[in-house]
Amino acid sequence: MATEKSVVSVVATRTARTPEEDVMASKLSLSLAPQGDEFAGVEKRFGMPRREFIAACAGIAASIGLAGSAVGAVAQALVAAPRPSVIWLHFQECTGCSESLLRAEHPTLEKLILDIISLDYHETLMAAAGHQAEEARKAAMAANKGKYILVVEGAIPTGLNGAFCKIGGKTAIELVKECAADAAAVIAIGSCASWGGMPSTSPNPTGASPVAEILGKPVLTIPGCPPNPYNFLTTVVHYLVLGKLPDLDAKGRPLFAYGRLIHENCERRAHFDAGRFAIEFGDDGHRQGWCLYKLGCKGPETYANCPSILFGDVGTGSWPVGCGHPCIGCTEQGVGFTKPIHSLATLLTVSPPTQFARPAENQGTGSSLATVATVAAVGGLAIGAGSRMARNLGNQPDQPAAPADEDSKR
Ligand code: FSX
Ligand code: SF4
Ligand code: F3S
Repeated sequence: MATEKSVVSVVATRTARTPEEDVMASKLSLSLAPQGDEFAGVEKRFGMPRREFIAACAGIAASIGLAGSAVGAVAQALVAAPRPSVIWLHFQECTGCSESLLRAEHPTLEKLILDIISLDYHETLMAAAGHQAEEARKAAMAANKGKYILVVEGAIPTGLNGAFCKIGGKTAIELVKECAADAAAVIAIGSCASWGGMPSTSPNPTGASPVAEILGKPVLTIPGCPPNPYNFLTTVVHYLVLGKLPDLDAKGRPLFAYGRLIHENCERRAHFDAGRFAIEFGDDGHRQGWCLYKLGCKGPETYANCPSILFGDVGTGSWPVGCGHPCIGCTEQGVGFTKPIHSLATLLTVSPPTQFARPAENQGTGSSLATVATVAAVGGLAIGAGSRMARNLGNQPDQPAAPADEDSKR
């Protein structure tokens, strides 16, 4: 367990600390003063053994770029940091974003998320309805003025002065502006809220628009249809531990999750580099796990960590390409729901990375922790491995990692 001294030294070894991180460092050093067994009760609270809890914290720390010895600070933040109030709005969407958070195959993820935030308003989940729900939203906003996190799921319809979506007598435009006014941070979750997503496809009869456009300022975006819940979890933990949101790319996406092309981490990349492509669904190449580029895979122009952290907690290979379907670019504005699914992708990078497996492999399979860690080490990044470690938390015993002999083939 980290002591006050060790955490201070962790933070001190990082270069170019911002003033906000200075403040957070002092908070962490105080909060980590030994107080007996701080992690007593995590089993009950988070529904996981203490060892798994610490492993999760290690994965999250690596994902957000903290040194390994900051794991104690992450654990402490999860256990003891005040739970930020979250107001969660729904507009034009399918509720898949919420579903992906809550329908994890094992309970760990949803437990972690719901336990480290105070979800004070969420139309799908709250018991209150009608006037009571409106009152709950207003009360939470007043009690946490300037401190709550506003999460917006779904695009905002602007056509007919917003008449396509009204809640409690207010248009989505009015509601999102009202709720954002006193928020500490605004997170657009899912592609609909991030850049319009599915509802904004041509001819966009409702004028579906992204949150940032309505608010007239950039917001943090976690695109994906649905987004990967681990990216939301890691963003919240970053906020809890460092007191600020993570670094973002030009589209408002956290770099820890959207900093690399899918094509750079894909387990089928060796086949791409060797010119081995599936040409039709069900042909020999497709059945052998060859590259899906010629079936329209948009991995070469889509930034996301899907191959590293996978989806749905159902084991190895559980992401679109791993299951045999081309990536449709659901995280990427201008690609997902815009380009035809089976049209050829634009190749943003052409030269192969050096760390890929030899192209003699018969069948592409999901990335193992070992392969992701290798990618991370070669690239100078711990992101993939860290995310993967966090993702692996709470996996059921009947979902073993890829056996060692499988790893050695890669
Ligand atoms: Fe659905 Fe969310 Fe897609 Fe959109 O996810 S999964 S349509 S991104 O807003 O609910
Ligand atoms: Fe993987 Fe798609 Fe790139 Fe092929 S084109 S290597 S399937 S991401
Ligand atoms: Fe979406 Fe492509 Fe990932 S379709 S879930 S960005 S693999």
